[in-house]
Amino acid sequence: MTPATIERIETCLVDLPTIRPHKLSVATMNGQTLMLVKVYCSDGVVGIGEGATIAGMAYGPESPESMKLALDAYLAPAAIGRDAVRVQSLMAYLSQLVKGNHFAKSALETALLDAHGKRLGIPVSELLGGRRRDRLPVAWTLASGDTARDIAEAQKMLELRRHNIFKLKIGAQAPQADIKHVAGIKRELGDRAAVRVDVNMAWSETQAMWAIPALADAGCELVEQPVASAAALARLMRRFPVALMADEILQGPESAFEIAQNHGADVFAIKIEQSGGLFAAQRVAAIADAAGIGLYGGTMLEGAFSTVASAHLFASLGNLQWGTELFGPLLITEEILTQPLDYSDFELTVPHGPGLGIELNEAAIKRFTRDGLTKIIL
Ligand code: MUC
Ligand code: MG
Repeated sequence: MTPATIERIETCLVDLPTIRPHKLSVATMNGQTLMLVKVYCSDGVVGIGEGATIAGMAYGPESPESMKLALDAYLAPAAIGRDAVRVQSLMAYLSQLVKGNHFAKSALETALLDAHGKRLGIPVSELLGGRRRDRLPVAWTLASGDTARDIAEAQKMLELRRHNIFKLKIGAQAPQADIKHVAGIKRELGDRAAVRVDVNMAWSETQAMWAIPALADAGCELVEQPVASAAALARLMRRFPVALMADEILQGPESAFEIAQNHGADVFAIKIEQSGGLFAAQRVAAIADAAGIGLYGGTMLEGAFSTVASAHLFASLGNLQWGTELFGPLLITEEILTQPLDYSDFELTVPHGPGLGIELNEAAIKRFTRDGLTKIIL
C-alpha cells in the first residue's frame, strides 16, 4: 500500500437551525452545532469527521468549541506527519497525549477512517470487519414539549413510512405529567408504533420506582437512563416488565464492563462519540454481547458525518436488537450533503461508496460556518 502521512488538519464550527425546538430534560435545543474536521493526507486523500453534542455543555463535559480546541491545540499538532493508514495505532498514540475528550477523538477517528476507506476504495463498514446489514431501523424522537403536537408529528411519520418507533423525551416536568403524556401518545398510536422514553437522568430513584411501572402499564417498552447513577440503575433492574437502557453512564469500554459486571442495564445505547470513537464503540458492543445485554444504536443528534459513521459501525455489529435512532440529519433544516441520505420504509440505507460514502456540500454550509469560536446564530 502507498504510504500516506497526515499533512494538514482543519476544523470549523457550523451552526445549523433545527426544524423545531427539541425539548430534553437538560435543555431545549433550537439549533445544532457541528464541529467538522478535515484531514488532508500526503496521497491527496481528504477525510471528513464530525463532533456534535447536545445544547453546548448541557448534556456532557465536551462542547463543539472544546472539541475544536482539543483538535487545534493538541490532537492535530501531534498527528501531523504521522502515518494516516494505521488508524488504530495513531489513535492509541494520541490517547497517550490527550486524556478524555472522547467526542473530539471520535471526530478525528471518523475522518481518518473516511480517508482510509477512500484510499482503499471500500466503505468504512468494511474497515470495521464488514457489514452484516445494509439498512438500519431508525426511531424518531418526539420532543416538542406538547402532547398534541407530538401525536400529530408521529402520525405524519407513520404516514410517510419514515419512523414507527418513537422515543419520547421526558423528565422536564413532573413524572405524573410525563406519564399522562406518554400514555396519551401510546393510546393514539396503538400497535402501529413502539413507544420508548428517555428521561436523561432526571428522576430520583424513588420517583423511578413508581413512575416506571406506570410507564409499562401505558405500553412503553423501554426506559432510557431514568436516574443519574449506575448504582441506582442497577438497583432498578429486573423489577419491572420493561427494559432499562444505559446511556449517559456508558462512557466507553471500561464503564461498559463495570455496568455489565453489576447487571446494571438490559440494553446499551451505543454511541461512537461517547465511547471515544468507532473502535471503542465496537469494544462496548463486544462487552454487551458477551454479557447478554441488548444493543441500540444511539445518537448525539449528530449531523450527516457522525450519523453515517455510526451507521457503518451499527451495520457491522452482530446484534442490534433495538434498532437505531440515527435521525439527526432530519432534525436539521439544511441539507449539508451533495446527495441526501436515503431514509425510507422506516429505515436508513448505509451508504455504499468508499469511506463514509457521502460528500459535503461546501456551498450549503458556508453561511452557517463560524468565524472562530464565537457563536453567530442559535
Ligand atoms: C440522548 O440522550 O439519547 C438522542 C435522541 C434525542 O432526542 O436526544 C439524544 C440524546
Ligand atoms: Mg439518551
